[in-house]
Amino acid sequence: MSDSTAVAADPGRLRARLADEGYVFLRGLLPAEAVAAARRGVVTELARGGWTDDQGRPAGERRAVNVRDALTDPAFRAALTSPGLNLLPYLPPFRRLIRSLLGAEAFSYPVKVLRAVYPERPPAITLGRYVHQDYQNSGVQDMLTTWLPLMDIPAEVGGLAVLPGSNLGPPVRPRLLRRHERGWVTADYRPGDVLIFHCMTAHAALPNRTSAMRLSTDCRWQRPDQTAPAEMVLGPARARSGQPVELFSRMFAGEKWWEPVPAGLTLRAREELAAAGAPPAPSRFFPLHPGWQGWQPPGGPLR
Ligand SMILES: O=C(O)CCC(=O)C(=O)O
Repeated sequence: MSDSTAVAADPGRLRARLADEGYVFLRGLLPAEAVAAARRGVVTELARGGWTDDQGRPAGERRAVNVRDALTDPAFRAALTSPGLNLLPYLPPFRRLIRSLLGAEAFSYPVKVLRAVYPERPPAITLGRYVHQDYQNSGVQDMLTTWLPLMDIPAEVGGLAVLPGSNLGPPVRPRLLRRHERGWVTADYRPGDVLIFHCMTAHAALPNRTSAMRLSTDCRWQRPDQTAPAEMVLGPARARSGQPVELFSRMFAGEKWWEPVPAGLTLRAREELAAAGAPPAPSRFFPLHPGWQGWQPPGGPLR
């Protein structure tokens, strides 16, 4: 994966890399101590719930392979709502960098994803291992995903791989990423590194071939002049019940680092935003492949 740290202060070149390659990777953008604190908060809760020992190594019975199942577990939910983890997208160097790509008012969704990925034991394979593009989950053109390791994640622990330039191509069909597929890139990730990719960039996680638990987090960003997926701002439960209260605002509004989503943001169910028969809007970064005109959201568990 090519490191864009040398051009991090040059928004034009960063945007050009995002447009050409579909991703931007920055080593050590975040203070390692902030990421270590996030990891400690996560491991404390996971250890309390019997997922790991106090060093973050898998312990006892496997709790869940996929995030959706993990969310039914109170310890996992406590880890996901821990302040250290939630603070990460609000760190000034991170917000500045994303805003230099997307525009001054760009914001992160309060909904974040925590990945606690056990060593892979087929046939139980985490959904993150399937090649996909994040547009299918949001229906927001130019949404950016940011993927952050919470520990050292060398390739054998199963970090994220991206297919450079796939943002310029047609929609991909979800499938497991095969070993040694040509053209894909990954990195030996370290705490503080940030991988940013466009919602049309094909990506997939590698298998975790070690005895360690892979801990990482991902969050997503967009501009305020685009309609946002209600589930990503309010959380799925409030989006369903129509309560317009931003997720985590009651918990974190008193914190110095908290920033509410921009006032006046319009929200819509993500199924409507990424609806069948509705092709994506043009991208502000690159010309869209004509294959997107007939786009249909993939069915199944990846949706
Ligand atoms: O970390 C993973 O396992 C998958 C991440 C992913 O697919 C994403 O962030 O969109």
